[in-house]
Formats: sequence, C-alpha cells, structure tokens
Amino acid sequence: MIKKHGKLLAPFTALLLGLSSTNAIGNKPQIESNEVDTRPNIVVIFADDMGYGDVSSYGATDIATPNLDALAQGGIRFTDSYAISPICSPSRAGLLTGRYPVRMGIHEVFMPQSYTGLPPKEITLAEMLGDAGYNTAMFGKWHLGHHEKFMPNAQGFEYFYGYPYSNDITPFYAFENTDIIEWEVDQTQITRQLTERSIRYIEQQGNAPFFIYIAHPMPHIPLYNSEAFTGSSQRGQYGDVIQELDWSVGQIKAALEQQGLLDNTLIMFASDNGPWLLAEEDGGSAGPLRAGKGSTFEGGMRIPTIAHWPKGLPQGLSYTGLSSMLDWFPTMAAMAGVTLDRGQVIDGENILPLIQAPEPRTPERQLVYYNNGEIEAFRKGNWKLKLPNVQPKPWIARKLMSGEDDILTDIELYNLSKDIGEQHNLAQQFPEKVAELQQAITHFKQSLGPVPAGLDIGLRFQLPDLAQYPLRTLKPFIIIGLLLITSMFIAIGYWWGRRRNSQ
Ligand SMILES: [Ca+2]
Repeated sequence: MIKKHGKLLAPFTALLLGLSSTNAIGNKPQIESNEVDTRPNIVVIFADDMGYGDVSSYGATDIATPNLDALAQGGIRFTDSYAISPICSPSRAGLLTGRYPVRMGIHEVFMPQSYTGLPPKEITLAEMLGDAGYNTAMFGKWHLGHHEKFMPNAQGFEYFYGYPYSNDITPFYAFENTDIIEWEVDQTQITRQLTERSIRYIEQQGNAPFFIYIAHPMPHIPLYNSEAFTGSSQRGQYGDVIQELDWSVGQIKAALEQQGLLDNTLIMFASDNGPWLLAEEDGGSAGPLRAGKGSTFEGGMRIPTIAHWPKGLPQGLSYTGLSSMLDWFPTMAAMAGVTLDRGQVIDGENILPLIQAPEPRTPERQLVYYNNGEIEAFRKGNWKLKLPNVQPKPWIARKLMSGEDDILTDIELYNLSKDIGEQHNLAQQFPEKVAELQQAITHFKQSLGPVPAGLDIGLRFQLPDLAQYPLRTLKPFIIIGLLLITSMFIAIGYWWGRRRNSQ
C-alpha cells in the first residue's frame, strides 16, 4: 500500500479556531498541542444510483438503514442536496473538482471504448488535499476514464483499489493502483471487499490526516450482495444491497472509532444520482420525488446526503437549505485550511459557515440542472423552472434511461416548497417568476463563459447488454420486435402473393 511518509505536520491551529462557533462540538479540547495536526480526516462514501427514498431517515419503510440513520443523528441530514448530474461520470467529475462538468466537456458516461477522461489539468479533491499534506486513497468505482493518465493515481490518489467503470460492463476487473489484479471480480463480495480494504487503510494511518473516497458500485444494476444479506430486507434484493451498504458505513465508522479518529473525521455519505427506475424492482425509490436517474426532475438529482463530524458540525440537524455536491470541494478545502488560489473557477460554495451556525442559515441559492451538457432545469430559492428539451433524444433512449418520458415541449414552473413531486405546473399562473428565472439562467450562462465541446466518449451505437435487464422491462420491446417481424413476414407474403397472382 502506498503511503507518503514524513509528510507532516504543520500546525494548522488557525483552522479550528473558526469552528468554535457551533455549540455541538463537544467538550474535548480542540487543540491539544502545537505538534498535533488538528485538521479533520475526510471520508467520502458515494453510492451508485441510490434514491432519495432508500434510507429510513428519508422515509423508507421497507429498508432498514440503522447505521446511516445513526450517522444522521450524530451529524447533519440534508433535505435539499443535489448530485451534479443525473448520470454517473459527470456527477463524479463535479464532486471531485467542485466544477460544472461542462467546463471539462464531460456530458456523458465513459465506456470501455472511450479514449477520453477527466482532463489531467483539473485539480481533484485528492490533489488539493494531497498537496496540503493529506494521505489520499480511493476504493471503488472511478468512471472518469480508464487510460492511465486519467486514472486515480494520475489524479492525486496515492493509493487506488477499484474499478474503471460501472459494474454492468463486462469483464468487470479490478485495479490496484495501475495494475489489473483481478480479471473477473466476484461481485457478490464487492461491498464487503471495499469495506475491508478501506478499514485496513484506516488502521495503517499515522499522524497525517487522510482523505478516503469510497465509491461503491452498488446499488447500480446488476445487483449483488454477499450471502449474509440475502433476504435481509423487505424490499427484495435491492433492499438487501442497501442494507449491506448500510452495514459498510457502520463498519467504517466503528473502525474510525476504534482508532480514536471518529471525533475529528468528516464522513460524508451521498449518492451519485437518483434511482434507475427502469430496473423496476431492481432499481431504487425516489420517495416523493418525480422520476429518477437520467431525468432532471427532482428524482434524478436530489439525493440523500449525510455529513458527520462530531468535532466540527452540529449533531442531529436537518439542513433544509439548497446544497450541491459541487459545494464539497470548497467546503472540504475550508475544513482542511486550504486556500483555493490555483486559478481554477470553482462553481460550488463553502457551506461550512451555513451548516455550522447554531441557527443554520438557508440563503436563497441557485442550482443548474444539466443533462447531457444542456441546461434542462434551474432552481432559485424554492422555484424550479423545467425547460423544453434542447435536443430531445429519441423517446426510446429517454425511456431506457429514466423510465419516464420527460420530453417537454414547453416551460414548466414548480414551487418545490409546496410541490416536492413536481405535479402542478404554475408557469401560466406566475409568468413573472418564469421571466425572473429565465433571466437568472441567462446571467448564469454569461458568468460561465465559453465551455469546451463535449468529450468524445468513443461510442455512437452499441446494443445494450440486454441480459442484465429484468424481463418485465424488456417485455414491451420484445413485443414491439415480434410485431415488427410478424408484420414484415405478412408484408413479404402479401407482396409474394400479388407477384404470383400477377404472373
Ligand atoms: Ca450512477
């Protein structure tokens, strides 16, 4: 295992002085001595395609997530936290850089055919924190380009164990750093494996703070869980998989506690996008939200998010202000005492002062919902504008992705504070609100400036691996296919008959 040695230990005492404003820090003295590095460890745990309605503390009644719920009780549960994209790769690019993925041309998901990836010139969380003296490691799904110059070790992670793409790409192989060490991963063991490897890493840490990014390939389909969790939930295999992820969170928290590190470690748990409703019972639940993965209705991007840091954050708080995964880059920089002065535009904001205040502040913020490189929706305060699709994909492509036909031909307006499910289009009723939000979009585009063309992911047409989809999902397509074939035969027979008759 790679670990930087001798990377110590400037006294970063000034940093924590700012943290004393919260009343929930606890009684422990914050700064023990000038020799001790007081900056928090940072552990990001990212689920794949987990929905807003898949955690007990977010309303799930058929999945038990006691460890996530305990994490929320000892920290902050975010009600209005957003992924940066309704699909994998752009979402991860934004989390790791704090920048809109359009700034780096990442519109789509990377594939085995892709020769592109997260541009090496981007500064990742691992580079930012590594340069500040953190040990950095990643476990799990990367999905930001599989060529060596795009992979985690080239983007700031000192240690990497994991997978280049989603778990539906076969063969599903595992890297340790830059070497492939497993050619066909036993996916029933991946959640357990990632947990155990993360814990081993935590146990090997010395005095320097560390940053660990644990990106679970679950609950992306095809679903896998270890035997111990089979039948453990009341929501079929999907629930079992979530309960294993919940177990994993508990194990990691326990390991931190055992090492005496829990008090000064930020654990941030979230999902990369909403549930893949297409997979029906194998997909998650967006709870009260409309649509899921692939859509810019709330279900595609609003995600469960929990932050736990006993020494630095209030405990048992629900934060109802708007926040984005973009915010964590500058927020974690603030936690680590890093000044962001390397010339990269950061789109997120440091939310530490908002969530640390004894009375949390929820200023009116804005959020841009991108899908495939286009702005599809915009939120300001509680108002959300959903735009007509710029380049509507074929119906079948959208249906395959989001499970909902959300091609809009006209503008829709929703008040999310009263209508979280986006059922009542108020565009006719509040034209001035529509105009205000349209103007805000124009301002945003101007502030964004020119962006590069979308990266070529090297894929134009490929038949999906149909075997991974549940039969019920494929049924309409099979029926349409059979009908087409039958009508073709009828047409040929008719033509043949006429030809014979005319002879
Ligand atoms: Ca995903």
